Amino acid sequence: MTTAPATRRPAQRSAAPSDAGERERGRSGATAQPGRPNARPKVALLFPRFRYPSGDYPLGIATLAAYLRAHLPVDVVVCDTTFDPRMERIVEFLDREAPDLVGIGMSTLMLGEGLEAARIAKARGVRVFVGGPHPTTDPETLIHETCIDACVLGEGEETTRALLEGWLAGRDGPVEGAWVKTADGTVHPGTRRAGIKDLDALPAPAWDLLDMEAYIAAWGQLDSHRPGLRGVNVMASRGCPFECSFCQPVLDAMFGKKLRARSPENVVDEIVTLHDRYRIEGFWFTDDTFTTNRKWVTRFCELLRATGLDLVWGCTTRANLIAPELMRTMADAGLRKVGIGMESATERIREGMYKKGVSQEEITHTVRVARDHGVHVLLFLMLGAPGETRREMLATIEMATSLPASEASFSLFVPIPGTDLWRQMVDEGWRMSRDYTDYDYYAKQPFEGPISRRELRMIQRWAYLRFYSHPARWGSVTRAASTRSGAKSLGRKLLRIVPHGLAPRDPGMDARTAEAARIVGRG
Ligand code: B12
Ligand code: SF4
Repeated sequence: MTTAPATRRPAQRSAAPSDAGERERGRSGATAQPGRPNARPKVALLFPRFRYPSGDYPLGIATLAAYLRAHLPVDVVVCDTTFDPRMERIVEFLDREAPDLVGIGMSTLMLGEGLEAARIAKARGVRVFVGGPHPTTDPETLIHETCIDACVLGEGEETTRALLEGWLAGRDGPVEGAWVKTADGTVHPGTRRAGIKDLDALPAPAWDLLDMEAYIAAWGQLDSHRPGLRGVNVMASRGCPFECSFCQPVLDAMFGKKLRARSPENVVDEIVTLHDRYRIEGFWFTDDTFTTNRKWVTRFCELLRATGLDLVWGCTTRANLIAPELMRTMADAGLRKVGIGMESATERIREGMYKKGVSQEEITHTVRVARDHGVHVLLFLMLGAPGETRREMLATIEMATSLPASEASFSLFVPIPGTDLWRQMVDEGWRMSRDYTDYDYYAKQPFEGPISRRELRMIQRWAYLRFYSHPARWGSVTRAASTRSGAKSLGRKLLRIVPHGLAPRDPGMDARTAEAARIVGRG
């Protein structure tokens, strides 16, 4: 029986098993047998992503899976619907694996599918626990669903371990960090557990339980540098000290305000492992603000260069957290793209409403500095804040187009439940949709203002057209479209903005959507 690598510490990195047979079977090799007389308890984790497949693998589920199998006497299996978004897949998986406990990860956008998966699992008589951003922000509602026995708040590892340890030992009661419903229907509200102090002590994500080759093939984070590059996502820190009103305090509830980072050694070790195991040529940090701690970044760059692997990489950060010298250090260590939240070109929206805390001058300056160091810039922008005028949106589009950035992501502003801006809108009396598939940055807003949804969508398409048809982008667009994988990745991104009727439809989606609206909309 193989066990998970105990920690991410360099000395304890274990040899890679072959992914092929291991995936969806767990590493113990235990197979489902009728009754499974001598088998260890089996925990199934589901990642019900039915929309917007991407090369970004579910890092949360993968880390949780690795942690649970390292700390509990259980086998862990994972069902990820990213590349096969059929509810039947979950049914087949549960039939085949017959798990004893089922955990489901849910963002707000995945809620409908997550709840349906929970019902399917519950019908098999197993205990069901949920976690991720949505259960963290709305456990009060979800815990009253008959198909859910516990909602894990925020960082999942330690709380889930405590929850399952109790359940496996036959205990049924409150657990720190979770809302729990006991067998007699009593609900025990949870309070947040303190964050894990030493993130290096976490095991490496359970890549073997996911189809990493599919993720690598779909990965497009560095397409503007070189399409088709083999890459994966990495996360070096948790928590964000900033106060953007469209994001906080949700992120605080997830991981806290204090930035907790893994050591640079530990992160570089993971990257080397990924290189040895998956032949990666690049990676992307999904950290919210990668450059918050300058000393950390400098040390990381030194260590990365010392590997001699010549990997290219990217990260997201705030425009005021990346001084020219740091940009140089990072570029010398292989930085080829940086994602920067510009959000809006107008002060009234960016500062007055979003509380971003970054000036347009800082954004413009940083984009130019990046360009001068050969680093592509991806700008994150939002359109359609409550009360935002057409003129303000057009100013954002024009400003973004005028900057020497290679990519732009024009999201629709979505008030994420639990955030300051969402609360403000509720207090101001905005009518908010109870259909959670409307909380979709790519395509839909859950409210309608003076500018109709249809018109807003037209403005969003105009933004993309305007930005990408500008000669400054011709080079990166041609490069991205010049290879099969680059064209595929471009196609996936385009699908997010094409008119609804042209996108492939999932006939089951409407039913799942209606169900999520029914359940969650009661509140
Ligand atoms: C990278 C990222 C993405 C990537 C990849 C997502 C992925 N494959 O996991 C992409 C670009 C695809 C993405 C898309 C979206 N994202 Co996003 N994303 C992030 C980001 C920056 C990091 C996620 C991450 O990897 N975290 C690290 C891991 C370790 O944490 P984690 O996944 O949360 O998992 C931990 C816990 O949540 C918990 N947990 C997770 N799953 C489970 C399951 C169980 C059973 C249990 C018990 C616990 C548990 O334990 C884990 C370990 O501690 C977060 C912000 C953040 N800092 O977390 C936003 C964030 C998660 N995204 C967000 C949003 C809104 C979206 C979109 C809906 C945007 C949109 N299009 O409208 C889409 C959703 C797409 C979809 N189909 O679901 C919100 C979620 C808010 C919400 N209430 O749902 C966040 C919090 C950002 C924000 N503040 O607005 N995202
Ligand atoms: S948007 Fe980014 S910088 Fe702002 S609070 Fe959220 S994670 Fe932090």
